[in-house]
Amino acid sequence: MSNEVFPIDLSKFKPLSIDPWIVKKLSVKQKEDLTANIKLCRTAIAFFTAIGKDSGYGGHTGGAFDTVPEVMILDSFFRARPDKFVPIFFDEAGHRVATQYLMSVLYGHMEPEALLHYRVGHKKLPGHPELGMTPGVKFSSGRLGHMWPMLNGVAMANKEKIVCCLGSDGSQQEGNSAEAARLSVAQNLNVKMIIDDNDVTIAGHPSEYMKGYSVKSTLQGHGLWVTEVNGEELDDLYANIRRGILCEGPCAVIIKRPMAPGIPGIEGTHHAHDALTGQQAIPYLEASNCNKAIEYLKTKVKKTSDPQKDYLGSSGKRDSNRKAFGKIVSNILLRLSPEDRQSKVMVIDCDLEGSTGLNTIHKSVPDVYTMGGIMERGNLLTAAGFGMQPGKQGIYSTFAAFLEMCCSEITMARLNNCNLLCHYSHSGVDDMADNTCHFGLNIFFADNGLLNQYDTKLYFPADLDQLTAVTEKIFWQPGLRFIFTTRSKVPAILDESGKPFYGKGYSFTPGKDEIVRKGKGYIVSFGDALYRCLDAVERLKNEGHEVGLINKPTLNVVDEEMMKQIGHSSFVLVVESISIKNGLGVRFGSWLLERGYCPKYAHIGSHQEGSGGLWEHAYHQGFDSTSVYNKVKQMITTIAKL
Ligand SMILES: Cc1ncc(C[n+]2csc(CCOP(=O)(O)OP(=O)(O)O)c2C)c(N)n1
Repeated sequence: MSNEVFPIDLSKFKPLSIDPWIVKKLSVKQKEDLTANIKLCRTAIAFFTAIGKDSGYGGHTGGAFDTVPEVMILDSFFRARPDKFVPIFFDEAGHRVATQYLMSVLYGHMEPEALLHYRVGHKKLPGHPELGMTPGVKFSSGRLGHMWPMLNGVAMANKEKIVCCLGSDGSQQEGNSAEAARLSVAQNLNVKMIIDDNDVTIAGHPSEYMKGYSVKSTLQGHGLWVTEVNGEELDDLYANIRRGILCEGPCAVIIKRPMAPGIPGIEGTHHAHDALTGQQAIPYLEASNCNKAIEYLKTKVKKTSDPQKDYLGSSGKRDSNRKAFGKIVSNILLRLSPEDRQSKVMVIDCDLEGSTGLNTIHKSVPDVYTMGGIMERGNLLTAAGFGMQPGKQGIYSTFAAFLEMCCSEITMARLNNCNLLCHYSHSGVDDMADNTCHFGLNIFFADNGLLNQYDTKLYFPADLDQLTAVTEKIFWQPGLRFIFTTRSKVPAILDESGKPFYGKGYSFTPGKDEIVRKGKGYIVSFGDALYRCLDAVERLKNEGHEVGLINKPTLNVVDEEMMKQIGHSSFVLVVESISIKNGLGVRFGSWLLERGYCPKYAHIGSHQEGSGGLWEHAYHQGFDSTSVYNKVKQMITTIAKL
């Protein structure tokens, strides 16, 4: 039994029932109770999301903190009139999951102490709501723009009820949201969007980077009934949400407020989108007299890290390839004159510039940079269109998870012979506390053309030196080029003498596989799986097993020479951090067989839904170095018995 205690007393929460069909205006008592509940919930969210930040698991405070007043009002409606509502706090911005976890506790599905483990691996509180994972969570969300269309269907399936959705000015930028708005109006669906229009997304303020964008006029343009209100004025907020609920058909209640209202030093800034640090949360907790919570943040929170500290065959120092991508591209662009650069290159971001490294390009060559907002599909085609003429390059970046949204756009870019360089960071699963909806599993979807079509290449470099060599080499090449990096930092791969394998003297050749270690049987790997495999190979070598390792930085091209070399070896094991259903492993075996080779063959990779956390994922999916070591031992033993 754990003796943990959640240091904020959530038993002070008063469940309220307010019937919007009866209560036109909050009574003094109702307002007092709602205000106390809002304060309590905001304090709890600031506290436990800050634990996430300080423990290294990260998270999101501001959005969840913001929406507490409307959640409390909706909660009182759901309790008063269960006959009238689908009683789920649907949220199109799933990163605000702290709300879901808190409500789950307040409804008695979990103990308050569970909240102390926000985003920790195997604790069932992942970075986005996942149906079936967390007690009390009733839907999955996390990819912006994916909820409203689904709720149109929920409304069609529940014609007698009202469906409410917490919305956001970020999610409303997605094209899907516009489609959903039109349908909900055309079909007069009972979907009520309660939208936190805080003028903050990850990369900044939409009013600055997306001139002309207005949630209100956009939705009015689709024919929606819209009302706008200051979210920190409780009486007005109540009156406007009530009007929205009572009106027939769809509506949007647009709630204006600064991000993280009332948090000193943070209010109104886009830094509050992410989780607050303990230090940032403490002044707010002090003002609420939460001394035990402050004490907890100061004394109990420990940084998490991979339990395996050393990996044989690679450097101790780790680099962030996703961030380095921006520096490498900046260096290439700074070598051009401004005129040349402006005529040849356009770089577009999807509100993730700090995460995908594009912020460096933004700072160093703003003349070719566009903040594209949260519009992955359109932005990809914009970059492609820029690169439609020979000699021009469109550069685009977002997370690998959202590559799945753009298969059709990639096809059209290919059919138009576009020169497009896409950087997809957060590929695979490593360090992905955001969990399953953010896994970059299906990166082979980018290679969705035919054999005689415009060139498409997928590159997944293993370390910083290789990323530099790859980017420099392919930057000006024609065709569709995809560079994948991980969220996690990766160490440098070393040769047998302990020198950087991809250091001085290395030159990258697209389509060429590389022998990192020679052996009698081979592991084929790439990206962050490579250094784990190298550790396994070195451990096996120390036990007298000659196991080779191939790095395959160009994922989708068969290297015929390498096939000959490894085709006659005793076994081939493909190890990858991407999907076992759609990755390299499902192809490599056929490539061998088609060429008449039949070594013993197996592949391991991501095969199950995430269980949260950071370093925990590689172990959970079974491509950590010990799992690779065990798999090779098992294959060697089987071969020995033949
Ligand atoms: C389809 C998709 N694209 C990008 C992201 C990454 N992302 C997560 S939150 C966010 C910004 C969201 O802004 P908003 O919804 O307004 O939330 P707030 O900053 O107010 O919390 C982005 C770009 C995502 N989750 N889904």
